Amino acid sequence: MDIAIRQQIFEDAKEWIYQAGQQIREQMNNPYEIDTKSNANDLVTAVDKSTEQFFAEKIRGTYPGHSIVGEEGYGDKVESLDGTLWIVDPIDGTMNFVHQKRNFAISIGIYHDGIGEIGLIYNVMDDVLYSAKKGEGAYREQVKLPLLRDDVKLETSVLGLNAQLVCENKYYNAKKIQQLIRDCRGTRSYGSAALEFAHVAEGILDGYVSMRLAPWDIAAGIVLVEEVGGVTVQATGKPVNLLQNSTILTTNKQIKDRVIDHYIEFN
Ligand code: 2AM
Ligand code: CA
Ligand code: CA
Ligand code: CA
Repeated sequence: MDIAIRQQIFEDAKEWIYQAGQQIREQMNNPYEIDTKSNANDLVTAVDKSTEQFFAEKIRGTYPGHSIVGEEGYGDKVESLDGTLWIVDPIDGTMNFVHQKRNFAISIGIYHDGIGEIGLIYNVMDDVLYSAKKGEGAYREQVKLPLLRDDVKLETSVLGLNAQLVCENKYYNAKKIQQLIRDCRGTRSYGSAALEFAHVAEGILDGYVSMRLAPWDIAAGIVLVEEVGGVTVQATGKPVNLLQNSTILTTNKQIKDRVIDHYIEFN
């Protein structure tokens, strides 16, 4: 992607994220509708929807040739990664938004012909923006994030884990995940995949594992983690496919293989 065009897209995306963040902070003080999706705990609010609509309108108005993938259905029907694609999660961590009024993020990954060019994750209540451009490093606000340490061991790692992983399930062996919890130093569960990726990029988590995440949960985070020298893969070890949901691991190169080989066993 042309560097000048990418810079313009980056500046526009940032401006829209700050505007959307301001609107979310205003809207959350008034009553808003809350619905459920796939199950009773899978929440969506009117604020998720209006925020995604806001981005869809801005993107279509400014970049009519680009495509949009969004969680709440205001995007396009995208079946290939060709061209320029905005992968948008208007609120990542909706349960946190509803119950905690904090710990949620706007996540936008911008890909060109399948390559992650821009990643933006905005912690709305803390007013902290994580950003990355391919080849130019990752930032927390204006501060460039250092490369991940290359001497990290599992025994001293703090891992982000979706607690659902620990429950017996038909997809993989929960016992092995329980062993992972015993073998690492500690685990955390923040409830926003995008923020957990950002925490891996800033080095306050050494890895994050979560099941069946959607493209909008991970698209921005992948770019951030890659820019600090980390990797994101499917839990099978295969490369991520941004056209489908997958169980993913994002971490440093030292512990990736060990986690996949010893702790994740599919049924
Ligand atoms: P969301 O808030 O945008 O739905 C919660 O552990 C994390 O998993 C959040 O990042 C949440 O994104 C994501 N997630 C993915 N699929 C989910 C589902 N079916 N129900 C709830 N959270 C889901
Ligand atoms: Ca959701
Ligand atoms: Ca999400
Ligand atoms: Ca969401």
